[in-house]
Amino acid sequence: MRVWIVVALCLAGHAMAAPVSLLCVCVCVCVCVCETTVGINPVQIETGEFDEAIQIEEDFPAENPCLNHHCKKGKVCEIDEENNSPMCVCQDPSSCPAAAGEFEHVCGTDNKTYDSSCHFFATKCALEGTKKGHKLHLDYLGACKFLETCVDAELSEFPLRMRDWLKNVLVTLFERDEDNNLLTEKQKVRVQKIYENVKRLQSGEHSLDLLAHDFEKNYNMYIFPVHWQFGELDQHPADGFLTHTELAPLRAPLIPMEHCTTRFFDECDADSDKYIALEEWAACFGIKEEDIDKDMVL
Ligand SMILES: [Ca+2]
Ligand SMILES: [Ca+2]
Repeated sequence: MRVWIVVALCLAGHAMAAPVSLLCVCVCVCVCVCETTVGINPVQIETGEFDEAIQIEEDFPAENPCLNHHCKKGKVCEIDEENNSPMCVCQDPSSCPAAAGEFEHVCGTDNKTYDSSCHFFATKCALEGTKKGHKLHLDYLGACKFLETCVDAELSEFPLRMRDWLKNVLVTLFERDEDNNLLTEKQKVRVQKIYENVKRLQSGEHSLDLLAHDFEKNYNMYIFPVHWQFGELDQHPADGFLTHTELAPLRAPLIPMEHCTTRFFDECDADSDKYIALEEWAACFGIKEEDIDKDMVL
């Protein structure tokens, strides 16, 4: 239980400052830390400050083609000398900044610990096009460790806690929203209804029995939070399906704390096509088929 509260607080705390994909916020500290800022010209001269600057500018192209050319994680921009165009090439893991501590370690699905997500993605890039590379994903944050097997009884507890947590995250965002536009106007209207409902189970530590009872009694309050979370994750591309990569911001920080995370999301993919469709997602959170609404995700 504590796990969800900690992550929720973390989310809510960061959400104020960064109206980006909210569930990415926490993880970004660790996962995106190595997303290379490409295209910074190493010889950037303040013109006008020194006379020499004018001469130096003439020696270098006026604009570095790598400026504003973004490469995905694990790749860096290099200039193709033949036609002076930018291209993304795999980053050498040895060029990644040294990890500042163990907290930067990540565990891959190959059960190997990588110094940082930068080292992980650079390694994955080098395996691009191979079966091994295709199967390799960032599994969770932190060094690889022994995770207990998730048994059926524990698996059924997972959605109880997560639904409650999602609802509380939304309510917290609503409370803190004001001018930060953490939620769209449409979303605010939906969350306001939950927020103002006197029957709402206040956030705190609740027994599983109480969470189950509340889901039954106040089922309607959980429909939107489940849809909202799907929309937050379904961004690359927003196509109604979650890939392993899209799910990573939610999975990666949770797995070390909630050992049923992997099994839960694996089983969410009911047809085992490696994508979690909205229908599959909603079903594994106990949302009835007739309440699934694609418009709620937008
Ligand atoms: Ca998608
Ligand atoms: Ca599927």
